[in-house]
Amino acid sequence: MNFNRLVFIIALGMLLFLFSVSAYSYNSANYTLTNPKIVTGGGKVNSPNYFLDDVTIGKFLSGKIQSQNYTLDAINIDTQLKPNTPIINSVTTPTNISTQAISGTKDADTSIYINGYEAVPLDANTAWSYGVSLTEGNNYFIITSRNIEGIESDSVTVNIILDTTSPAVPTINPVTSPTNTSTQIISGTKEADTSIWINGIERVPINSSSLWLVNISLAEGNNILNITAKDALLNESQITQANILLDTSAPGTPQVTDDGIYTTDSSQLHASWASSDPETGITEYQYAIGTSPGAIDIVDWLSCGLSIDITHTGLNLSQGQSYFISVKAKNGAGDWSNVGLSDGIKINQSTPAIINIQPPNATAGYRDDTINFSVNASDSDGDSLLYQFSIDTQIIQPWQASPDFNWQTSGTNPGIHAIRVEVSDNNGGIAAQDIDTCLFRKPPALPN
Ligand SMILES: [Ca+2]
Ligand SMILES: [Ca+2]
Ligand SMILES: [Ca+2]
Ligand SMILES: [Ca+2]
Repeated sequence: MNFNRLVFIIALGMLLFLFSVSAYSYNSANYTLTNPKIVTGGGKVNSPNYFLDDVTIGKFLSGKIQSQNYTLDAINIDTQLKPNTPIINSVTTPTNISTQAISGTKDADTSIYINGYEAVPLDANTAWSYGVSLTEGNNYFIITSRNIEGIESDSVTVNIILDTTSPAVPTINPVTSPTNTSTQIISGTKEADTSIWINGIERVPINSSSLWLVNISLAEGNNILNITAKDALLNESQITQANILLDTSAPGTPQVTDDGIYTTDSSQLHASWASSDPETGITEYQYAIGTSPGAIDIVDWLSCGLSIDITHTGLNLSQGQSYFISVKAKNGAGDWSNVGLSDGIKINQSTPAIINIQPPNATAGYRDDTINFSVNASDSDGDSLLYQFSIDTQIIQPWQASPDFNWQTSGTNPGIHAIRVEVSDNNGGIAAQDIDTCLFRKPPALPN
């Protein structure tokens, strides 16, 4: 005996259902309800009482209850009273759309109840659909079907998650910019269960972490990064932006200028220079001083910040020695330029002085004679001296160690000629003086 089903039948009495006795078949020994069936027509069962051993089955005829008690040994209801559990088609979850049609299949001649409300009235169809409205977050739908007797199926529950909210804007940790490295790992924080997109490309798939990290490749110049987070529904956060400037070109080699050929001051050296980096500018200069191009034997590399000239004092430099100033520049990305060099400067503590020249200025002489010039000069720093002689800007005696020069005047036109005497200390110091000399034609010899 299926007592539960009996209890169920008792429950029928709570409802407005009509029974047809004729629908039941039974015999005296073992009554069997083969096809419980609703019949239409008036009447009402107020309190049908079905008991295991004492069953009253009501029959409505002409609006009156006609009933009879039966004593049953067993009741075997061979119809499945409870409808099949409805089958729900897959739902879209999570979603950012606030309405959705839930659909599925059901037994024919059943209705669909969703969360206790009749969503689909009883009909003969086996397919059903019902539109639901969603609220932000979880939306649980408990779905049953009921047959005409009001017998309810087992329930099936679906949850549709509505998510229309955008994630919080992600953060980015400070980037290194400018840089001379063409890749960089950037990182920051994000909402859990979001992905990270950079310039429209998903770089971190959705995950539960609140941290993100991406190794990016940089192009020369500015690299503007628009970074957003997206949730599972692709709701997108606002943008956080970073810019990384990649500069792989070093500054131009500094053009270094010292103070000429020589300096008389053996205690200091001065130089100036120019360099530039169009992309990231200059952030530092360093200089050094040595006794040969590129050498740093006098002053090792020293920073002078952004100064574009330097006077290095406190030196004890050697007479006659050349010194070279080296300069290099660093740009904003940390790249150093090639080393620029000055062309060298000598220490020359004094320059030659011409004391006198014989013959003196305004000398006269005859053409075809030889005029002997003799120079008396000195240089207080002890440099040995060289002498050069020119006539009317034409060199006729190149540099020589002798202060004497014998001018053979033959072939030179009569008239006034400028004799230039130059004295060099071979360290850049030069003294010069012009001796105007008038050549006359030599008169014919007097007859004896
Ligand atoms: Ca969201
Ligand atoms: Ca550059
Ligand atoms: Ca120089
Ligand atoms: Ca000198």
